[in-house]
Amino acid sequence: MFKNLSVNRRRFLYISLSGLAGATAIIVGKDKLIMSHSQAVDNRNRDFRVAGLAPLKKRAAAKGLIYGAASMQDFLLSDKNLETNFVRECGILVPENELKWDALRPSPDKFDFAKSDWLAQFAQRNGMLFRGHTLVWHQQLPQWFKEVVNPQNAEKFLVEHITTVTKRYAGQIRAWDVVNEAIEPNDELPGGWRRSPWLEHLGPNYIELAYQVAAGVDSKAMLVYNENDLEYDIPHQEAKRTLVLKLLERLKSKGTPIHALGIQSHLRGGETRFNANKFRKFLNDVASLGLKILVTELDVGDRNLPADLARRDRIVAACYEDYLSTVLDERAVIEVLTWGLTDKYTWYSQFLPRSDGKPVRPLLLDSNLKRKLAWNAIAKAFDRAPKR
Ligand code: 9MR
Repeated sequence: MFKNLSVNRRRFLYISLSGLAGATAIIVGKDKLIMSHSQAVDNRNRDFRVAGLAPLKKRAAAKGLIYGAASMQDFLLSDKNLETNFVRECGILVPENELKWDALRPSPDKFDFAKSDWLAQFAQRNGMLFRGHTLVWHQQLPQWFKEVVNPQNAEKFLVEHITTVTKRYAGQIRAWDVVNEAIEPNDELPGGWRRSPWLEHLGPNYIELAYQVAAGVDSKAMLVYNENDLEYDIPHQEAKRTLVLKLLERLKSKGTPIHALGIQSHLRGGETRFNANKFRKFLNDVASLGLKILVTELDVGDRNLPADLARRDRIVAACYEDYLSTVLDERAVIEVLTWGLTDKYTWYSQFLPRSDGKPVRPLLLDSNLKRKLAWNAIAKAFDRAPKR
């Protein structure tokens, strides 16, 4: 994302102070600070104009792509403006939290589908596809899980949960994130597995089991392995890409019913360590296994960007366009989902707020549901994408 950097970098000593949580880098001249890194990636002359006003789902469809977003039920239920924009822009809906264990499982022997059913019907009523997130994850497990689930009964719980939930939505779900975030090199376990209750109770075979059970119930749904922190050219993410590729190879060689990799794509505005060639190679390696690729949770964190709205929005938009234009070169990429649609409702407000207390702006519509430059950036990337 240094593509449009206008400064002559050889004249400067570039000091990266960036940590894993986001880039805070500075460029210094001989003896004084010249500009912050985010200023350097900011290009006032970049052209984000697009032809016409057609919504994203139409632009995506013109290229054989599907575009959609995540939302919580509460928001769609209470905010007419969100509903209108969601229906206009999105070809697919993914419940942000309503299909997770803590939402569906009030007690060990009960399922509560009230909210997820509402969302499934909302999608159907509005001619949208519906996506499932997620059947097996180490987070958002119910309170009772820890006390009740143990090595003796974990398989029964896993199989029963996947069977019941996939049965309920069979025929309505386009794709399931069957397993989410199973790899974490920082956990330093052999094989790169993430420490999770599932791993602890069942060993790494829980992954294969989950896909077998889901496929046995819903043979039509696309079964996805969904993972975070795969995008940047930093050692941790490089290690993760290698481990994910190994996992996918292993699953495919065993004949496991897995059909796609979901790359979450929670990007960091101003982060420069994106290596388009390396990332293209990774996408190509995944595609060579006969798998499709989905961008499942795209958004651009702005916590380290300047407060100025115009500049902040420009950097965020540049980040969307640069990333998507690389990713969409790969024809195995068939869907793009953003993790929300509007800055009014985003997990960043709670999980990664700005230190200056200003509202975050990681998405494509502003908090009044007006299109931002990020919307243009995505539209442009779709318009330029090769046809599938
Ligand atoms: O956006 C979700 C937020 O509302 C939840 O509180 C949070 C709980 O961990 O999960 C968020 O969604 C996550 C998704 O399920 C998996 N990938 C990372 C997402 C952002 O944290």
